Amino acid sequence: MTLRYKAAVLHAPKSPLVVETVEAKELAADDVLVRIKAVGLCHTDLEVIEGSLRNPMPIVLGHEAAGIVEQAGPSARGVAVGDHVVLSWNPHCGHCFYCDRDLPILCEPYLAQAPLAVQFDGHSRARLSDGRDLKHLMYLGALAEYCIVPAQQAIVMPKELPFEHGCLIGCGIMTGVGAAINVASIHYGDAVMVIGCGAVGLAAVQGARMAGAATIIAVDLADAKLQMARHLGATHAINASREDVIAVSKKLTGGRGVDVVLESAGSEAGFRASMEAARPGGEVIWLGKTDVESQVAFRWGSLMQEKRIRRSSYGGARPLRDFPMLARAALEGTLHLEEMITARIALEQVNEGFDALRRGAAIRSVVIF
Ligand code: CXF
Ligand code: ZN
Repeated sequence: MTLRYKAAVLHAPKSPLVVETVEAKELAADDVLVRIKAVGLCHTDLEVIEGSLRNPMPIVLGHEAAGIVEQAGPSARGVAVGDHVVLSWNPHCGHCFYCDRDLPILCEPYLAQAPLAVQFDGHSRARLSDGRDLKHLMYLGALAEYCIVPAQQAIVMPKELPFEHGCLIGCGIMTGVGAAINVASIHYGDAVMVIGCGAVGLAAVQGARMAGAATIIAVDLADAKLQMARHLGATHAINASREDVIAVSKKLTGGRGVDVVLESAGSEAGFRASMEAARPGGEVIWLGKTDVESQVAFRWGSLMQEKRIRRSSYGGARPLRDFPMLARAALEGTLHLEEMITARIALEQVNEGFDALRRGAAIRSVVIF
């Protein structure tokens, strides 16, 4: 019998999402059918709506999700019916050039197929009621009551963790905390600056705290976000619209600059400040992103003095290793997830949710099913 379910479908860029009934296709042998319980609205979804991140349409957005496994194909490994799972958006083949070098985020089939918005085997798993194929954003398309994914993308989470907290682990939390604990080398007692205090930046603040940073300087243009950053572990907060970020950070570090900068604003000013704020020999991790065609300018001198620059898209994620670790940190009270949620909304309110993200009025709106 065909499974019909509600999904938020984008038919064209710059148009509202349409919540409509769609149809599931057959599961492949290693697929699982996940009943989605919570999904966070992320800036990457918004980029597709705005048209700056081009994807084929019609497409189901949503890539930060948690739910319950309702069906498992005969060769789905590591996950069983009834398991609570957090979804990963980085399936990988495990045996290409980059997988062999421990860089699943650069997995060759993963990167090659991502722009096609299909599932990892190259096929769609859903269709519109008129029979047309649906595309899936980031190998998920989880803004829907159901989502079919290969088992490798469904990571079992403890049942005590609420779904609305678990879903955040799948993108923003993994990216920000992972940048601090997997990608950067933060030493106990270090000074860390986090530029941009949206979901990823607030996660990076928490990651810096978890890594043992003694000084955590949060930078943003909005006082409310800075206040939240302090609550989550920042020792200092700088409103860049009123204060000189570089002068303040030098003053706090004996004139040297910070050991590590985690940039998550994705603005030219943010990228530039990140380079200026790092001490000689310090490390700069760029998490934020801007339009791929845009030019970003720096003062050449800010790149000198043995600084190390890295780009990270998913916090060095190894979901099987990291999602349970993040879930445990949340259950122990080390990682604060409730604070990241600005609003809980119904699927029918998804367009209002994206409006709030666009206005900078929400850290995370979470759609609850
Ligand atoms: C993004 C990071 C850049 C590549 C696409 C996904 N992260 C999550 O939303
Ligand atoms: Zn995301």
